[in-house]
Amino acid sequence: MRKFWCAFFMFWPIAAIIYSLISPQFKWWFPGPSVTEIGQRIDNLFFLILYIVTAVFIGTQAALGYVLWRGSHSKEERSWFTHGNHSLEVIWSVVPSVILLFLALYQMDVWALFRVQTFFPEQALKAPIAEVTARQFEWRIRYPGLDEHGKPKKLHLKPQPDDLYTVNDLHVPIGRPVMINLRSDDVQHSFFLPHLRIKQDAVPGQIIPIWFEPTRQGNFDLTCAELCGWGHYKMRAQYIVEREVDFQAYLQKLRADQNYDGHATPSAVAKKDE
Ligand SMILES: [Cu+2]
Repeated sequence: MRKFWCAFFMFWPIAAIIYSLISPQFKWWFPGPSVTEIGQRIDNLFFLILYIVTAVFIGTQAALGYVLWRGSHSKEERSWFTHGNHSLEVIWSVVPSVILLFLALYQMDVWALFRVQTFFPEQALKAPIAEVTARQFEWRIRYPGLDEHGKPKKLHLKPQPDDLYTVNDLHVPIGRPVMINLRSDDVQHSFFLPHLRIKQDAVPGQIIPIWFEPTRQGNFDLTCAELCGWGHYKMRAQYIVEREVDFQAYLQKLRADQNYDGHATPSAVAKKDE
């Protein structure tokens, strides 16, 4: 029976390691490489921590396995305790502290670039492209109105009469850093862009800026990563990275649709506006 328990407790860590090793092949891992440069740096930090944790995991499980294996072979040998062993206690206090301190200092520049507004690219900080408001159970997106050349105006904190609205469909241009203002209408949600490695809580009463500079065009997931109520699963939206001209064309179409009075065709309304 002792041998059974020894094998039982060793099976699970070995299974966990095998599972982790085969996960990338079966796509149970990240949804592809990050679409932003800062996302790649976050991945590097993740892997650094993963390697440290894996080394500690293998070390502690091997020690556990050794103790179990020895105990399963001899009934005479008594257990031994290390309680009060100062050298051991100093080692397992100091080593994790040094590792944590190293990680805290090592990741500071990525954290600052990602979260601290004074480190945001000025171009993004100056002109937020949209306000994203999480609510049960959708993402409401407000773009600023367009000027006479069809270009977006400045986004105001308070809604303006010519603002453009859409739901669950966030478009951003490629080739420059852009910023959005994140809000919540009701409870706490979490704005999650897995392909960009961005996850930020939307907190009621707060306006939280987030910036990104996607390097690849495409259609990516935007989901809620905070259990926010019965319809949490419905908060799945799309995040579209497109060329600047396509982005502006999208806003112009949004304006035409919004101005459509239900009778004339949208193009006729656009003509009448001119
Ligand atoms: Cu939510």
